Amino acid sequence: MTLSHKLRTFGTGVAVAALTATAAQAMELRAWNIHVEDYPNSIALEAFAAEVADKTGGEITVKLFHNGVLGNQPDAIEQVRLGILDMGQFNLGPMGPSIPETNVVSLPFIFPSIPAMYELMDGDVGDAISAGMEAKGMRALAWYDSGARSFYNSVRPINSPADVEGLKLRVMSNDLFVGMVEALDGNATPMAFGEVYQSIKTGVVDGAENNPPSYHSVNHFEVAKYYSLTEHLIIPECVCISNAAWDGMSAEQQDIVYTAARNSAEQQRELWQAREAASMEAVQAGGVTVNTIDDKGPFQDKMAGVYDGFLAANPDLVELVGLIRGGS
Ligand code: BDP
Repeated sequence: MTLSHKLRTFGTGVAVAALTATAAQAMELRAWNIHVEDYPNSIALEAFAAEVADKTGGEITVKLFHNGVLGNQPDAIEQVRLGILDMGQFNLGPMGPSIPETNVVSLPFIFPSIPAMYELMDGDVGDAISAGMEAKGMRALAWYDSGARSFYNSVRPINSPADVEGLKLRVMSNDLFVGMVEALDGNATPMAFGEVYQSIKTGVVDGAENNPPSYHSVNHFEVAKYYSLTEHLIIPECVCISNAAWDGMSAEQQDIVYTAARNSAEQQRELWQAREAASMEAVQAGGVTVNTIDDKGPFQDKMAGVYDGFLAANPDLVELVGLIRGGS
């Protein structure tokens, strides 16, 4: 009997009770993922799904939708918050507009290094961010690595902030990233990930910014041949679950799902390191000019206004920002 049939037959009260009873026996979690199937995150999610199915004896299964087929990331975040979708493997960047705590990791140059990011996210900082998510309808089970994001474009290599002047650059949907590009005198265009390739190709934008695996996996390197290692953003990602789905599980099931997510994060972080190196090699073999930036100081100096504006607008997050900057 379908749910709508039950609703029609028994009326809402009975139908909800019937649904809960069914859910306790078998629950399918629908999970959003933007990446291609051989991406480190996708492989780790598959391992997560397998472990959950195995350890719950099939009571809980995870149906993964890769390649962003369930829609763009800002929409998917809202759907998980509302419990329309059960899970998502999200970057924290596009979460800022609805979950303010996540914005602290979208501040340019906030983490001094990737190891520092791991340590902080696996500790108090990650807990504080997850608490912020919980208040808005979802929670983070584990944190995935997303490396450092750098600028790429089809016009010129970027060595100093002056090289960004006048470039039209796509950013993820979050005003912080618009402010970041504008602080470098570039023109920022927030846009869905899936539209970036065509937009660079047709000249709607000159370029974008991302980590090497994403620059490579969706072929942006083919249309933007200058990759400049500004490494201005280190934004972790989450394996997130809606409060609705989480609250529908027994404590034992929650434990299994949580542990499987943490295990998948360990795998993801290892796969990530290898993939980053492989992507750097592949894009260079594909004709990309990569340049390193020895002194990032001039870029960091330009971000003072982004920080000032953010801290003034979010006094309750000053402490969390301090925790990251003072950490490690
Ligand atoms: C990738 C993230 C993905 C974002 C994408 C983007 O893993 O979640 O959607 O960047 O730039 O690195 O939109």
